[in-house]
Amino acid sequence: VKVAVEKRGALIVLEGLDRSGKSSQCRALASFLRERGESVEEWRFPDRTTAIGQMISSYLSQTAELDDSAIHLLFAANRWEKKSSMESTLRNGTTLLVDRYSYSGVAFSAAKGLDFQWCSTSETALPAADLVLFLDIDPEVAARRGEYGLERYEEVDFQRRVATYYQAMRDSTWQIVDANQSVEEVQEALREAAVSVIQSCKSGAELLRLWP
Ligand code: Z5A
Ligand code: MG
Repeated sequence: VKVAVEKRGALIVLEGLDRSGKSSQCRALASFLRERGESVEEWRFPDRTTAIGQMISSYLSQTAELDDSAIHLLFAANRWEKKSSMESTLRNGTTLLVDRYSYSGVAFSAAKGLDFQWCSTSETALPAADLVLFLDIDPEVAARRGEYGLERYEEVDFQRRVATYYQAMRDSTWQIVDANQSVEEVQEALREAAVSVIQSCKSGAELLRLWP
């Protein structure tokens, strides 16, 4: 079978539990790569700017209640509506740094009790990440980074379940980074992997689909 290989930007995804530092690291990595002359766009999911994104946003801010399966499908639809734009940006040679992606979609919904396979199906055939930078944090450490209320222990338990589903999705594209370290140490650990995958996508790499 002949595989179509093309020169393109890399799809790099940052994943991890709540408060693992994804958004901060994404910003820092984007500036680092731009200083090296790379063409980079920072994306995030949920993308709250679309009509679907606004429904997700009301759900997250607790102004709207939604069935677990319905909100799962909205999160997935929010990625599907960006699929062609994602692909054309990559094909134009721009690297995408994406703050949360399908892996969050599956891990969070499965942790709520939905069937793992059912959750994966709605992500099937979306572009697969060339590199997943997984910010691995102890949920107890993450909890100390923010305000925790009465439901603290419940929340840490939920995060532990999310972590087990993330673990089930690991493959060779994942790089596990110890996110209990300082902001600077974590950033240092991300740079080499990002530079290297951008280089190999520039030389030509097939854009794969979830789930390989
Ligand atoms: N969700 C879903 O269910 N299904 C889906 O398909 C998707 C998402 C895409 C909203 O996500 C929720 O949606 C999320 C999953 C679900 N929720 N839950 N539960 P979001 O991405 O919008 O969530 P967020 O508000 O950005 O929070 P976050 O992503 O969890 O945080 P973070 O981006 O990982 O961390 P941060 O904002 O960079 O840092 C958090 C704080 O820690 C901040 O005060 C930093 O200064 C501090 N920090 C960061 N790094 C360090 C280090 N190394 N040391 C000390 N302190 C640090
Ligand atoms: Mg964030």
